[in-house]
Amino acid sequence: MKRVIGSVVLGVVLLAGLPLGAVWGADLKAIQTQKTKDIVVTLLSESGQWTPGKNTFVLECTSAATKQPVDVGKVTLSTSMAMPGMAPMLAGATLSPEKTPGRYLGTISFEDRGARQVTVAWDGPAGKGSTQFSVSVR
Ligand SMILES: [Cu+2]
Repeated sequence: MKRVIGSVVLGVVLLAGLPLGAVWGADLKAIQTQKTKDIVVTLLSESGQWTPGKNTFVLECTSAATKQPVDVGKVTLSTSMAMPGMAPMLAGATLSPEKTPGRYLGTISFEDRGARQVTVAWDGPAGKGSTQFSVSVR
């Protein structure tokens, strides 16, 4: 009986500990893939796009050469939207590392639709780098 309770408890702990990205599994669609010299940055989500309001997504860094996950260390993602006649609208993502190296669970909120200039920067075992690309909030 102790054993059964033990496995039930273990099962619950494992389930609760599963990162959202793992729960999503293969159902994620790419929002954007950006290739740099060494690293490929991919943004993924259930819908494959960002929308106004709060968005949950996965950021993945893989090696451009081997396609394998790369530990890129500390990663930031910031966005900027050019607004005619006013200051650009800025939004940054909150990123937390998942168990897979180079994979992060992110949240970001947008006030409106429109094209964002996205900057992803990393600093860690794979070196220091950054890349910029455009993503439309639809
Ligand atoms: Cu705007």
